[in-house]
Amino acid sequence: MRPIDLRSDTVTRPTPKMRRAIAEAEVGDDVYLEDPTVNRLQERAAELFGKEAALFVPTGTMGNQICVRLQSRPGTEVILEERSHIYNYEMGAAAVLSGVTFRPVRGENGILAWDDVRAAIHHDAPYYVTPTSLITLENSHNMAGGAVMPVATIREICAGAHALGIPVHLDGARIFNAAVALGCSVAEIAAPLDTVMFCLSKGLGAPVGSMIVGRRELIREAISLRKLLGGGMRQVGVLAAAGLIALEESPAQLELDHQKAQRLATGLAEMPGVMIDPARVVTNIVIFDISATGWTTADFATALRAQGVLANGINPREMRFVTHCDVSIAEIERTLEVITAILSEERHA
Ligand code: TLP
Repeated sequence: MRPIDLRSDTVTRPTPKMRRAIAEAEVGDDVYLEDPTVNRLQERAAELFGKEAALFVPTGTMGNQICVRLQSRPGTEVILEERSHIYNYEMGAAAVLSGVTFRPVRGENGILAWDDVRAAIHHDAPYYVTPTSLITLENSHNMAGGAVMPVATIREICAGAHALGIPVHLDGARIFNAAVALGCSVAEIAAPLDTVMFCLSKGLGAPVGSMIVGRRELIREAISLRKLLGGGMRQVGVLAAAGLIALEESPAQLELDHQKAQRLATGLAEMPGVMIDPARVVTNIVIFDISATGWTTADFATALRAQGVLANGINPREMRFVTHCDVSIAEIERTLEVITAILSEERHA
């Protein structure tokens, strides 16, 4: 039997329609900017996000790193949230590739407010503090349990930063999930931001690919940076074809993924020793603390795996479940049954 895979929304398989589109994709050499399917995807992404231009990149990490490098200088600081992906899960790439240091700031429930950011900006004394060159936000916020940043907050941070001449990048790996939870369009979220990276390969279900959007001159420079990083691909329309389907069709399905996450959260909240506030689960990520059950997350993940459920701990106390289009409501119910059974076992830490 196929396991119930809640490790991430990156694990989805291409749909039959995506596979057909991959097989039939019209292609050209994208390093010459001649792949018609890639060009179509880029035009469509720019249009949906209300930005001048877009660029297809192999991964979210590369997209973020291109945007950091485009808008920072070596020897400066990037302000970001303490649990953010760029800070914790990109191998320190911004230090290596852009020569920047990080200024992590803790946001309430992962969500930075302008006051937090303002207090961390080094602006007016570059002769003795490391100056701030860039602010990056994350929406939805992965390691804050998929929390969403309201559009008003993004606007306030961007207005304050721009007044000081500091650009703002959004890691919007799951921006479509955020838009569904906020009841707005991705263009509304993107409007005040200088650059946005979003992933086709997460909740949207494409097998590979992410995109960056922004002003035309920035995206033109981004093409060279993508090549520098080894991300200039050739007949990559085969991937863009699946990406186009993901972009057009998947956002409408995300509400269902959020309902699955909500069901997991309410079920988990009833279990003895499990700590989670279901009101905080607003997208497709469920992070819960099992330390009071006597289990470590490593052992708990092993016990789940033995019952056909795949999930990871994010530290010794907290597990993460991510819902997506390849997990059904019935599988969510089955997962809750499995956990109930595991937690009812006699356990010694
Ligand atoms: N996130 C992965 C892991 O790396 C943690 C996951 O399973 O959630 N930004 C955010 C907010 C992300 O969550 C991720 C991937 C990325 C960027 C990077 O995307 P890829 O994996 O395409 O480089």
